[in-house]
Amino acid sequence: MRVNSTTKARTRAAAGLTVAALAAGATAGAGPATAQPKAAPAAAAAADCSAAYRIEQKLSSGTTWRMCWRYDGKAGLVLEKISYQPKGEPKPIRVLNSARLGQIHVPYDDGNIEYDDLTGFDFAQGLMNLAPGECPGGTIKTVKVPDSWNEDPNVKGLCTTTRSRGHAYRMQGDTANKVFQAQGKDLLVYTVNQVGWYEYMTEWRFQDDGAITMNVGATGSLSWDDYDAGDGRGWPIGKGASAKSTSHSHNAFWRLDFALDGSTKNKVEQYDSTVSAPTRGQRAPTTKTTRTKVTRELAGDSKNYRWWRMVSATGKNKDGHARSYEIVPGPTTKYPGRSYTKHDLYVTQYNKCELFASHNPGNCGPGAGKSVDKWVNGQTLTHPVVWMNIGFHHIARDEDQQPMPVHWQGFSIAPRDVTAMNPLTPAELGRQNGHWRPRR
Ligand SMILES: [Cu+2]
Repeated sequence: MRVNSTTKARTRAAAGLTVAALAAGATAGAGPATAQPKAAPAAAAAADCSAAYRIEQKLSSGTTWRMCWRYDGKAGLVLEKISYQPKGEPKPIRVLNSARLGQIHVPYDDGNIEYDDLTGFDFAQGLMNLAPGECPGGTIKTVKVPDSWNEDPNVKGLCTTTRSRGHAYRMQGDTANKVFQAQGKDLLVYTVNQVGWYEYMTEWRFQDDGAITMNVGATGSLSWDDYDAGDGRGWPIGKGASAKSTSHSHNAFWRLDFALDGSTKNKVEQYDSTVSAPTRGQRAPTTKTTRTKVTRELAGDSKNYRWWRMVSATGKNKDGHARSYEIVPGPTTKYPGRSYTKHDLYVTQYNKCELFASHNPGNCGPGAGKSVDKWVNGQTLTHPVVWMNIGFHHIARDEDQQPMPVHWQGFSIAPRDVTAMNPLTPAELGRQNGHWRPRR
């Protein structure tokens, strides 16, 4: 990526309204003034937020997602009070208190520069107006950017829409010629934020089966003034070998504050499995899975057969099993260059001051440190906060111009025992729970 004149202007304009800063703001998202979201006290009765800041979507398969949104001056889009209500559940099941990005860290391979996009390079100021066509079938909400450099702080920048994701399930029934199948539906919530030459899509996908997938997509342009790569740390993308784009990493962090069943006292568990070759008398290899309760702050690493889950302190499904959400990491290239990027997952005890995985602006007390790795210091977890680090090493290719195709990186959380059966189970199959028998 990067330093285009806009970004340079922004970095110089720390105190605000210089001419350069106004120009930067103008490129970052000037647009027609439209209905500004107003607090709607009349409609707010018993709701978690006023109507303008509420997202509620009942998908055609019967699942309803509810949440509130707000826009933070550094983190950008923040989703709060997220709940999931599949058909057959009498009330919404709270999943998260808060879900947001925690940083996008972009170090260049030649060691000349690294960026902390959220805290240092005006990610949130760069909210872009969306064209109607880029929120197909959905609604574009107007976002008021805090401390905006624009004359008009309102940006038509938040899309909420639905999308099909293909088969949710398929099963050949035990009656002749009966096929049970359903097409999955998702609620999508996203913004586009420009930082330098790049545009980042921040996408949240809420599936009708209870899974949530969060992704950052990098698009826009490669940074035209990073085409030096004289030291062999780039890839030629113009004719011959003259124009080499410097390779770099995008290390994205998410911060998830869980509140399963409305309680933040969630328990963290880590699972590992060991596979052993067959011993005498065994026909095949065996696999043994063990659970480790994570009771203190954790700097965790993904590993073959390893996974984590957040377990509800209070809620059980109709089978009497504790509700939980499993963390499902996406593909990642872990960047070992900084202390805060050395691990895939951090779990910290909640602290309202700890908001960004690196370059945290708040002063969280003497010796507290500015990055998530420093906050892992042995505290007992009574209110765990999950930080996920997903990295991508970007070695540019000819196809990255122009515009650069969106490159996605992210991960999911998936329900584990939140409902007693598949939340999309058709009524006819509702009896097939546990060790059921076919009817004769
Ligand atoms: Cu890149």
